Amino acid sequence: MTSPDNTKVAYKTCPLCEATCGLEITLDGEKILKVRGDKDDVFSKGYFCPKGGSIDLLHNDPDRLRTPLLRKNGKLEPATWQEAFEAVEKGLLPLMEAHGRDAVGVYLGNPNSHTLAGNMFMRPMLKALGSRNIFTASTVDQIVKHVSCGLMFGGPVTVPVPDIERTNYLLILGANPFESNGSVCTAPGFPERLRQLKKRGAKLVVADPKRTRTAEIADEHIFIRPGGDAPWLMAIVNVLFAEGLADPKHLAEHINGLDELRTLAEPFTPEHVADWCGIDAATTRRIAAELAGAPSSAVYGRMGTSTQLFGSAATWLVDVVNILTGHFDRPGGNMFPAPAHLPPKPKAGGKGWSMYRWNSPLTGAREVLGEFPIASLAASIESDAPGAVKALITCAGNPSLTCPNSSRLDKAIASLDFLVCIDFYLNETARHADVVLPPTGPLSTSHYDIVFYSFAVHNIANYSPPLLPKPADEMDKWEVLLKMALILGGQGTGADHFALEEMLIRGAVDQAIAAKGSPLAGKSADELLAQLSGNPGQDRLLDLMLRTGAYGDWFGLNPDGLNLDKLKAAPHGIDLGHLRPMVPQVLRTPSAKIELAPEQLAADAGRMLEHLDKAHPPTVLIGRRHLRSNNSWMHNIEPLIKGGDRCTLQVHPADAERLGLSGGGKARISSRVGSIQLPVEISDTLMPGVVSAPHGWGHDLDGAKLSVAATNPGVNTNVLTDDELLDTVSGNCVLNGIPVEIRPA
Ligand SMILES: Nc1nc2c(c(=O)[nH]1)N[C@H]1C(S)=C(S)[C@@H](COP(=O)(O)OP(=O)(O)OC[C@H]3O[C@@H](n4cnc5c(=O)[nH]c(N)nc54)[C@H](O)[C@@H]3O)O[C@H]1N2
Ligand SMILES: Nc1nc2c(c(=O)[nH]1)N[C@H]1C(S)=C(S)[C@@H](COP(=O)(O)OP(=O)(O)OC[C@H]3O[C@@H](n4cnc5c(=O)[nH]c(N)nc54)[C@H](O)[C@@H]3O)O[C@H]1N2
Ligand code: SF4
Ligand SMILES: [Mo]
Repeated sequence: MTSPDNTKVAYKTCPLCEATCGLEITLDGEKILKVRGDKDDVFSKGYFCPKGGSIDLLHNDPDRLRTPLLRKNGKLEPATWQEAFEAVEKGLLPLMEAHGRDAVGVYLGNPNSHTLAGNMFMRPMLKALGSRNIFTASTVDQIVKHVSCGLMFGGPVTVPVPDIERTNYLLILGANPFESNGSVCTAPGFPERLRQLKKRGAKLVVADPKRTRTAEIADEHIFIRPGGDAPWLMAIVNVLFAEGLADPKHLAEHINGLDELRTLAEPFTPEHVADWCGIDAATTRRIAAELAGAPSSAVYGRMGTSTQLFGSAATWLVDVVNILTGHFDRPGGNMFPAPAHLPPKPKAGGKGWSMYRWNSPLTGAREVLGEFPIASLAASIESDAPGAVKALITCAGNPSLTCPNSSRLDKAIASLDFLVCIDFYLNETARHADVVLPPTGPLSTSHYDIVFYSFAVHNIANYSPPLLPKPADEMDKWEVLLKMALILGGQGTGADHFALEEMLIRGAVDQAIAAKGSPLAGKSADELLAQLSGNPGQDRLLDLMLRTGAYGDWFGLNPDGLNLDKLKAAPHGIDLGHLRPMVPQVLRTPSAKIELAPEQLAADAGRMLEHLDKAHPPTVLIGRRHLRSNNSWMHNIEPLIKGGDRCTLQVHPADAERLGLSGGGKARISSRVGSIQLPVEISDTLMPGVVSAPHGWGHDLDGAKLSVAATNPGVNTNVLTDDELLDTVSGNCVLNGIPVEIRPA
């Protein structure tokens, strides 16, 4: 839309966090005049946050890399794409030849899931590489959810989310959407949605070791000891059975394992877990009765329940409780989204999902979801054994700051024979790189939230075209990934990535035609290819997914259905309706039922029971997010770091007294693996015995190029997190509940 004064308004879904807010961006030519929330966005309705509001500053940040960097005489210097790709080939292929493909490891960071390219074109690169040393940010985050959903529902991304738009009762464990705007539960304007939930008379309960801003507005805040969620939820299960409240109602015929679960929960009486969890038995009994008795209820857990000693069990038990109360898969309970890019699910049953398919010969770590725990990367690099990681490719990640025992990991990364970083910042990890490959900026690429619409509390589709033209000498991320695929596959730096894209999309079309029961059976691939909308790369593939998805137009067979052109004509998005009941057809377990007590998870109940007999450490560290941070990577945007030091250690007044700390002073915090100093902030929002500090800081390392972040660097708290503390089922790291010793510095 261009106005008389030559300004233009364009719309873009914000790609920075999981909330998928619509942004309204006013431009004069290529100059951005204003960024604000799009009031007409069908999902976010005008909501946005300071990070989204700074997307122009991110795009225009002079530190954001526009050309590849290549290490010459020990220094990273600008290079052409051809030079950079030749260096990648020369650096990696001889290592792969001499030591095998596992010698090249990969670390994939969080923003990959926020890009079309990261979702669509990573696989060809990984396939061409053929290494088993794959690591991702999932094991400092949500892999527990994939494990529990894989085992219970048969698919690792068959993930139910709380229907917060309609629920009568919401119990939040270990999530703080007032800062994070929600995770594995896409709900733009999450804080406003919680206010609305209360306004319509629903009850909000938050269990968190900190009285967060989310807890502050809740009807009830329950302090829970870090790591206490799994035993506490098991006690709720115990009460539901003991009081005859465990009644899955409409799901009864779609469930296996009810009796096993009853037996498992028997020892976990509210009295038995009370001390360890820090929650008295009467509260546990009352919450159990409220969850079962409400007309609808939903339990939602996130980072706090995931990145702890019993992360998988806690995540599993969240859904167990949701199912036992009889509210699951019904409006107001936890429900499965039906995203537009996935094919319809006509019938229950399938192969199920398996993990532990192979082990690392280097560390003994077990495969889950095709990867090993990031906590084992340092050891995999340090190892002398055959198959040790000698080179690494990172894409959209910063493990030197974001992963546990980061001093050790950073040292290991520095010792690599070769490091390639696909990233548009020279971050604390990339400072060790031999080659940095920067994809084009966030406003020069198209966007559609494949991952986050799969976790959305409302079925939504929204596409954003590139807002600004991609400069001729820049490469889109999909191009970089396919170029890498060609190089790793031995085709050379001259091989044409457009030809590879053509081959991949043709393969996808062939597959859509050949799929069992496909309405496209008998169609010509050439004809379908010719009908696809958009430029080569991610857009045509998206069009194919939409057309053959749950709401698709099936190339005209369902003329009212969805395709990319229709989304292009709807810049504020398309509302596909409330979440709908999806059981049983969504289930992919061999039994075609929900497995309430999968063996691998049930087995962890014993470990939990033993743990209840142990004394809790006197002081444990938990994490803390802030609305204006985004893990490690947006501290270079000035308005986002203004306003004083946020990288502080928050301590309860009673602990401050016990430890001899005073507000404004400094504390030395030590864990098994490291030691740092942080300014102390006294805060009665914490449970006594629990201290809190944010992650993602520590921008004072030599060689990074983050000039604004360096002015207010903060301290890297992952120096303290322990790479030997894991949720043993999934290999997820413990980032909450780290035993620490603290004294005045
Ligand atoms: N102690 C502690 N540690 C934590 C956490 C915690 O709660 N406590 N949280 C954990 C969680 S949940 C996560 S997800 C991880 C995140 O950890 P990581 O994924 O390792 O790190 P990020 O800070 O997200 O770094 C993102 C990098 O991606 C780059 N980037 C952004 N967009 C793009 C893009 O489109 N393409 C490419 N190629 N690069 C891009 C940025 O420039 C930045 O350098 O941190 C984890 N670490
Ligand atoms: N502004 C901002 N937004 C973000 C991010 C960011 O860095 N900044 N990161 C994004 C990413 S990658 C993610 S994964 C999401 C995370 O989204 P959330 O999970 O909502 O975010 P956190 O702030 O980590 O919330 C974890 C909560 O768990 C509590 N907690 C700690 N230990 C325990 C425990 O043992 N039990 C219980 N019940 N609670 C516990 C903490 O006090 C905290 O309030 O946020 C996303 N959004
Ligand atoms: S809440 Fe997330 S999606 Fe919304 S504007 Fe902020 S960063 Fe972007
Ligand atoms: Mo995350």
